[in-house]
Amino acid sequence: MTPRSTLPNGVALFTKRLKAQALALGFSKVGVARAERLTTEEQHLLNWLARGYHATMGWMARTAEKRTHPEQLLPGAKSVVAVALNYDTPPRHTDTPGVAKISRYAWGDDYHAVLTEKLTALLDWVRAERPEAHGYLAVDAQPAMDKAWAVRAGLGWLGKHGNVITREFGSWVFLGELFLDIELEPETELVPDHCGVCTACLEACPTKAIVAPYVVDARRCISFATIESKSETPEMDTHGWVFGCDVCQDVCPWSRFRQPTTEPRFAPRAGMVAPTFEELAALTPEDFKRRFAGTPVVRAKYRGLKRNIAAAQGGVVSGGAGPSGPDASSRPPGSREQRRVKAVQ
Ligand code: B12
Ligand code: SF4
Ligand code: SF4
Repeated sequence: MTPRSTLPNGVALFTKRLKAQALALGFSKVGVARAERLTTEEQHLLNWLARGYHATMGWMARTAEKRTHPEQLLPGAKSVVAVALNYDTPPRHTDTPGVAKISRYAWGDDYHAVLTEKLTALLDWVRAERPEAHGYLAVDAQPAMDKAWAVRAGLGWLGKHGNVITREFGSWVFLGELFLDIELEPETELVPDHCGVCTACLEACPTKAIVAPYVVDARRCISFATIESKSETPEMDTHGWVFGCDVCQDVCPWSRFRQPTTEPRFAPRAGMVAPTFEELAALTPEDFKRRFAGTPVVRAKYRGLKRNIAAAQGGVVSGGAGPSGPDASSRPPGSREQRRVKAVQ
């Protein structure tokens, strides 16, 4: 690591101006890390993959090397500008019977678009100031470890529930990065782990998906089952969630520090916070497009959402949450679960 004193003249000032620009663009937090290989994180990632915790997300395994080697994303990468954008809004989830739960991260516009737009504007600013600079943007979908960079750039710490927590906004922040091939001044102070002896998230997770502190087994996670999984039937009882899950974050004591977002595009769209199962079940493919276009919910597709609605309504139980839950084909023909699944195909 280059000590601060050996950084070329003007680097500290430029870093300060760049951070001010990021905040002016609306990011809630910004920090800088040196673009080094993520060695410790790589070991954790490889262990996670070896245990099969990525479920059917084969793309996580295929891109593992890129995720931990910044120079494979941007040749000559020297610095990583990590950003966080608060997405919390005042409504709270309800357990009212007949009401479906959609994760709050999906209530407004798709964050990929919002963060990418802001990061592009930040890169444009950098290029206007330093025309020799090149950049690479990452927001979730690119093969970068968003949480690791956020921690290394001093934005927060990795909570035992597997999300990065900030002191100012709790964990209700989206993360992204701008990789640059120019020198910036990295943070020297990281945020220490403030989880302490707390284990609220591990205890509250309805499917026991947090298999050890900081480690989430996607095969047990409702978020995976309702968003990423392509299986015809949900792998588990999804406890009323039809898209994503917020339980581990809602119970976190650091969520007390949540603040309403200043990003208007994250304001909940109509019918997102507490839709009834009845209205969701009645949606046609056209209704689905109209209602969810531009939100993260489109990732589940019409078919996936219908599958999730049927599961959450009926409380499909696969003999216990977990990787080996049977799918519809292994349930007795004509069983309640199988009939329900057939009904939404
Ligand atoms: C794959 C993925 C998932 C998977 C796996 C979740 C997971 N925790 O990894 C599934 C589909 C389950 C998922 C769900 C969700 N996701 Co997601 N997901 C991702 C993705 C694409 C990759 C994450 C990854 O690399 N996982 C692999 C593991 C190995 O990486 P890791 O957790 O960083 O690994 C660390 C730990 O394992 C830890 N570790 C392991 N052992 C030990 C031991 C000790 C002692 C310690 C200290 C640490 C430690 O060290 C590792 C290195 O840092 C990122 C985007 C991205 N490109 O990074 C978004 C991302 C993590 N997801 C995000 C969100 C919002 C969610 C949900 C909240 C959505 C929802 N409401 O339903 C849930 C939360 C579920 C949860 N409790 O984690 C946000 C999180 C924002 C934040 N504040 O952290 C991200 C960053 C997207 C973004 N750009 O904003 N997600
Ligand atoms: S998102 Fe839900 S299912 Fe996944 S780890 Fe958190 S509480 Fe458990
Ligand atoms: S609930 Fe407790 S253990 Fe879990 S992330 Fe929050 S502070 Fe850490």
